Amino acid sequence: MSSYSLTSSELATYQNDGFCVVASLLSVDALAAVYSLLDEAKSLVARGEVSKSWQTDMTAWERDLTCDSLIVRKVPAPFEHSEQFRSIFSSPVILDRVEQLIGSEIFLHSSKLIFKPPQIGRRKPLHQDLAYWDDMQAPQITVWCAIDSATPENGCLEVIPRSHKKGLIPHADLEDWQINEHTLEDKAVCIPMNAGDVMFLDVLTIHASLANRSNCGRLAAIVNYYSEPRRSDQRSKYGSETPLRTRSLLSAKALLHD
Ligand SMILES: O=C(O)CCC(=O)C(=O)O
Repeated sequence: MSSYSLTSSELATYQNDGFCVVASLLSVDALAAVYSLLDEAKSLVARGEVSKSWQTDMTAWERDLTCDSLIVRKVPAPFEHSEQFRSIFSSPVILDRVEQLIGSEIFLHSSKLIFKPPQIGRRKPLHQDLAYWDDMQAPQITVWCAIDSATPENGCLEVIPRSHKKGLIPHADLEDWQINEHTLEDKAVCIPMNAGDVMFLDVLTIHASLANRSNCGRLAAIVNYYSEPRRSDQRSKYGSETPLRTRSLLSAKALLHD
């Protein structure tokens, strides 16, 4: 077992409930490094100096109609754009745990920062992440990191425990690409997290995030990983062809100790 492994109780929670939260995984320095990417994005947008990749993703910023200024809600692909981000999210602290959950060959699928500005951060309705790229068959995982503390007031996640066992549920283009919430019987549970806590979330687990009604922003870093080379017939062209990890460091260490 690596010192970065999930405990047996965390593993059991993930398997049973479709998610688990590990407290204080990200250091203060890592939090500051991720925050600086949001600050950089805000300055770029304010100065009208946005890179090409940003211009192709119009969800990155938008005009706030209440005060006619530009607000950043999403920073796309930080893994591709920031060496520091890449180093945090390909470190053993994260990948040893990801390996336990999806297997030893690990590829980046996608990454983003989601910012909910004070008072105007919107609710993200209930959905399963796999519904956004449902032609991908390889085991996958979402790693959701609280960069600010996430509370019911500023937009923490809500999760329906054990919903990953239901398989993929139909999604529709309503307020968002989402499940019709009236069809769900089970209640979502709020999961407050402190800055630096990390949630490992099955891509079939139904979740949402609350609106930000507070005076504090809420920043999260979200990284998805998958565990096999992309198939040629896959529509979804997310992710990299080069693995972040090619063989099991955990099993190699285990063998050494046998
Ligand atoms: O961070 C959030 O607000 C939730 C985002 C989310 O669930 C998603 O992007 O799939």
